[in-house]
Amino acid sequence: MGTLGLFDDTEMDGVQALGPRACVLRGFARPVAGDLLSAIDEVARISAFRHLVTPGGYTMSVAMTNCGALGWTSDSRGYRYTAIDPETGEPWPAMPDALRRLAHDAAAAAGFERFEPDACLVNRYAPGTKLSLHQDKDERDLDAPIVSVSLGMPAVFLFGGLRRDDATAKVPLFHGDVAVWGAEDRLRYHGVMPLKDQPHPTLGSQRINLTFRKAG
Ligand code: MD3
Ligand code: FE
Repeated sequence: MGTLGLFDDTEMDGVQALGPRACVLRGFARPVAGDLLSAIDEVARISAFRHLVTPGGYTMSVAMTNCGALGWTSDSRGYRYTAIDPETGEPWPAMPDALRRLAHDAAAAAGFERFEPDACLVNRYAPGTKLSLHQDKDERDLDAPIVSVSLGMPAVFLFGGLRRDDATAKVPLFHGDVAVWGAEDRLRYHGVMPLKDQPHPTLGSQRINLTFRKAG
């Protein structure tokens, strides 16, 4: 029996099931990791990484930027998607083809055909950075899956249920791993444990996570 109790989460063929419609594709992004990282550098030259403030007044430990037609942002007034980067006053940088293609292909490999994301949130973690347990529910289209790509230092991902106090499973995510979740798993609570300093050969003491969504 798997860690979530309900189904077999034994790893097979590089695919680890986390739920009925949630899985990790181990190493799926490894062959294109260099292309993804160059593309992210270009995005961050236009819209720099920044630490957003939550509506509750806390500064997030994760540094964020976005690419695509819509970008996720937060301030004292709330969380929302915008077409304009509030820092630059310009549209978010376009989503690079390498990113769009990887997200589409990973979704298809996980059984979600024709995924066309319009938003890519780029999260940057340093040692000690964490992401508290939350649901992704600011998107208009909750029928579309979410695709998440991990690059650089490993992280321990917390994977819960549909209620905040449901038990969580701990899932390690490594450089090149891609997580895909949708349908009945789309609104599961999740988070990231404080990062340990385990420097990555090319990225050093950083973890980059790309989260692709259909937001609009
Ligand atoms: C949920 N970012 O930006 S989601 C976020 O590592 C966010 O930065 C995470 O949560 C990060 O909103 C990556 C990773 C993930 C993986 C598998 C899941 C979330 C999941 C399976 C089911 C539900
Ligand atoms: Fe999330």
